Amino acid sequence: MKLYYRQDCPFCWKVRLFLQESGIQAQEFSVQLGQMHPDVVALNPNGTVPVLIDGELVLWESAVIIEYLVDDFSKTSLLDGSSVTRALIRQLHSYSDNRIGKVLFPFIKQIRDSVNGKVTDELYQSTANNWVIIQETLAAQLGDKDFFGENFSVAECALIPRFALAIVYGLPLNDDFPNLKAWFQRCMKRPSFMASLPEAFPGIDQMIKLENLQI
Ligand SMILES: N[C@@H](CCC(=O)N[C@@H](CS)C(=O)NCC(=O)O)C(=O)O
Repeated sequence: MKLYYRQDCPFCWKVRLFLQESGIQAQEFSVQLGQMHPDVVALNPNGTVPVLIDGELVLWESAVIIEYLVDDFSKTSLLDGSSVTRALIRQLHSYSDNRIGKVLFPFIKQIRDSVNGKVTDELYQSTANNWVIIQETLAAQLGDKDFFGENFSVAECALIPRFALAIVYGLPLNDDFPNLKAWFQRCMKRPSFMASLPEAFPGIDQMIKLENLQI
């Protein structure tokens, strides 16, 4: 299998976490931000990454890629459990890709595109407020469990990149949700976290090291 990806793209990062956690091998081809990679343009009518190639099959939506890998590699345990548990994992996957993505993306993009790495006060305030609401929602769903599913799941693969991006770009985790903080710390300790962590984030000067991820 081959995977076209961009290091800091949360959709790609999700797929790379899934591959790491499932022990599925794929040859990775890195694409840079703003680069219309000719292979990606030729393979994907949307022109986006990730793109997964498995033999003759070309897949270009990250959620579809994940579902394909779950179906095709029965050894993965990342979508295990009852139909209720699996539905809730899928719901969180969608919440992460859509709602959380929509809250964080304008904030990250403004930092990325600005000269001084800053956002307007108005955007900071609205994003920070929504980020707290997101954490409240997730903390309530997590409760006293270690992970959102029966164990580390597709929900974690989707959420970890969003959390890491939020923290790196200046939206820390709120002290009011200790169970969620503990969850993220638990996720960070897994080998898949270091293996998939981008080496750099556009708009942020320093190379991001694990110790920079203060939580
Ligand atoms: N719904 C798509 C979204 C993919 C997406 O938006 N990828 C962005 C990067 S995060 C992209 O490739 N943008 C075009 C570019 O970077 O040139 C998925 O889940 O795969």
